[in-house]
Amino acid sequence: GLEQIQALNLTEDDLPSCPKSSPFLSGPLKVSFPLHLTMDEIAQKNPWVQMGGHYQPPNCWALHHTAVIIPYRARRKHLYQLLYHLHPFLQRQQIHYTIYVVHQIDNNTFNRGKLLNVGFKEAMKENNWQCIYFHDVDLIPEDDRNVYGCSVLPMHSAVAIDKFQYKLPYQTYFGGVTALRPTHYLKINGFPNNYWGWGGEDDDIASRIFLNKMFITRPPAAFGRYRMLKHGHDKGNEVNPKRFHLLSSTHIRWRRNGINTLNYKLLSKEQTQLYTNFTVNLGSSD
Ligand code: UDH
Ligand code: NGS
Repeated sequence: GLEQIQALNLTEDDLPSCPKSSPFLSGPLKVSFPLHLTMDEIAQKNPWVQMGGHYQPPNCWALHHTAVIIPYRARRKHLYQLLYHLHPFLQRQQIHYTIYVVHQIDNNTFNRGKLLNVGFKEAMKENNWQCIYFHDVDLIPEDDRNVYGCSVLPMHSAVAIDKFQYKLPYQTYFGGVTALRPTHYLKINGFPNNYWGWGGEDDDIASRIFLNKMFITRPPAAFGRYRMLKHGHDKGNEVNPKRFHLLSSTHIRWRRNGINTLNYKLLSKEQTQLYTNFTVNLGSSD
């Protein structure tokens, strides 16, 4: 069984490479949202996922080694829906992955950019990931040909979201679900730490990419489709009135505001059946 295979600690030399295109893909998916999901139920449906939300294909060496990082606070129902859909989706893609949830536990204003920086830093301590997915908790992919691996360019995956009538809201939009290789991420000095509240941090990340003479790539719109879970305005994530001012100086700030100036308190790290959880206190300002 799986336990025995894992106990053998197989490496790249012991297994054939997985095929370029997984035979398990089904293409367009019927996404529905079952009520009253529990962790146990989701875990039962995903017996091959290991503690900490870890998976690798048992019979072939994966072409992609991907950490999925979810910025999180007080969205339990969304998290369950995402885990319920994402685990089978990723396994069908035959990739090697772990799902990490970065939980902002303090009562300060929400800070998505900083949480993603923490996720990167902590995930890279766990494994030599070659691809990092930054994934909002409320976006459910609708086509498994949207393979969660990295290309030579930073990737914006959430191309077609139902709430935007399945169209890009604007050309440089880089929100929702994105992916970078660690080398790309380090080149742009990670993400800004100083966007507290809603809006703009994704545009800042896009600017960092352009300022470093890289471009964004996207999957075909037929693949990069997502349903967004509905929710009201989050407490503690008010629209940030400073976002336009901050964005106007990204080109000056990016070198000294990012992964190289990140500070936070990691309060705990726990492995649950379906994800690795980092609980963090971000502090209140930089
Ligand atoms: N998030 C949380 N908890 C929060 C806030 C945000 O987990 O309290 C995470 C979650 O992963 C979410 C992501 O951060 O998907 C982005 O949150 P967001 O509120 O910035 O973006 P979203 O697109 O909502 O989910 C937009 C609705 C509010 C628009 C108001 C401004 N016009
Ligand atoms: C832009 C925001 C982005 C945001 C996008 C979509 O205006 O952060 O709208 O927002 N940029 C600024 O505010 C500078 S959404 O419709 O999902 O709420 O991601």
